[in-house]
Amino acid sequence: MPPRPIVTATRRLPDAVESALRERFDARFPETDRPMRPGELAAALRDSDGLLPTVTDAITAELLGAEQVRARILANFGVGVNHIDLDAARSRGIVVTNTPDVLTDDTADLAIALMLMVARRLGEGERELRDGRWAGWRPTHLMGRTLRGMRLGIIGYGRIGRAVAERATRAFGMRVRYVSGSRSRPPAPDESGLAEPAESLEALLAESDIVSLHCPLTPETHHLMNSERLALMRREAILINTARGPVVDEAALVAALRAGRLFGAGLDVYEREPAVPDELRAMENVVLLPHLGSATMETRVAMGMRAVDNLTACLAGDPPPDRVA
Ligand code: 8YV
Repeated sequence: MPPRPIVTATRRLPDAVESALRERFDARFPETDRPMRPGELAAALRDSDGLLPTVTDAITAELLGAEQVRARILANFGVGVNHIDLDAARSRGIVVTNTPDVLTDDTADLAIALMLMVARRLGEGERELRDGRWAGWRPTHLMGRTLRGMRLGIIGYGRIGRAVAERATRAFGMRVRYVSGSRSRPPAPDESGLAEPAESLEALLAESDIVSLHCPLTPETHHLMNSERLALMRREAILINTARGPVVDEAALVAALRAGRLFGAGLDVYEREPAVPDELRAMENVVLLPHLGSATMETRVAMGMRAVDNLTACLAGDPPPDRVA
């Protein structure tokens, strides 16, 4: 029997996924579950036929350009692949895959959860109660905002953006408009009739009560929400980011919030994870989650199995189902 392909996972994975990897490959896992250092990534690329990286691994052109790279596939655990230099992978003939579809519902749910948390001031309420500061019910206590009837602007109308539109319209009676995050790639027309395209990003920002980001991080969407665009948002609007931190200029967001221009913000992702600016932590009207978009047992297993399928196909010489480069 020929030796089984060597596959290295950069992080510890749900048990079912690790078992599936062990069944099919000579699977290797780190002893401690922390982000791999560049030297460890270089060794994994040198010693493995397939790598299973995550968002915490910067797979740079330098790493992929090293002389002794043996890996034939980077089967990313997650849909976003901004941490992988795709051009460098392409020029080296290394396949890159991701895990679409399986995390759409959970990520859309989390965006809606953040909208509710910010609009209804739920984080503030919970902190008050836990701190023993709740003095009892009163008519004017922690009054938030009603979601029904609000105008939701979605930036990035792919799978997750559409799933958010579905929830927002059907469950919450919101009015939804959308734009693509990329000016060069307009979104495919929406056949569902749930949402209408906005005339432009600027028009969407000016008319929305809530702006929710669902575009990938690319050079074009880096700091898409800069100070000029934040200034176009309605006074008392809410910004939600479950996409990637650097789509928002965090310093500009802090300034807009400090100036009292926004009702609040709900963030699951940050520019320099796991660092979160102290200014944001100090603001009561900001909800901060630690990158939990896809963090359910069901979805993390499904993501892992999707990566296993991509590895299996590619290492058997077949086209992998979720190739992105
Ligand atoms: C993942 C995500 O948890 O899929 C993505 O793009 O942001 C998250 O759902 C993370 O990327 C794991 O690598």
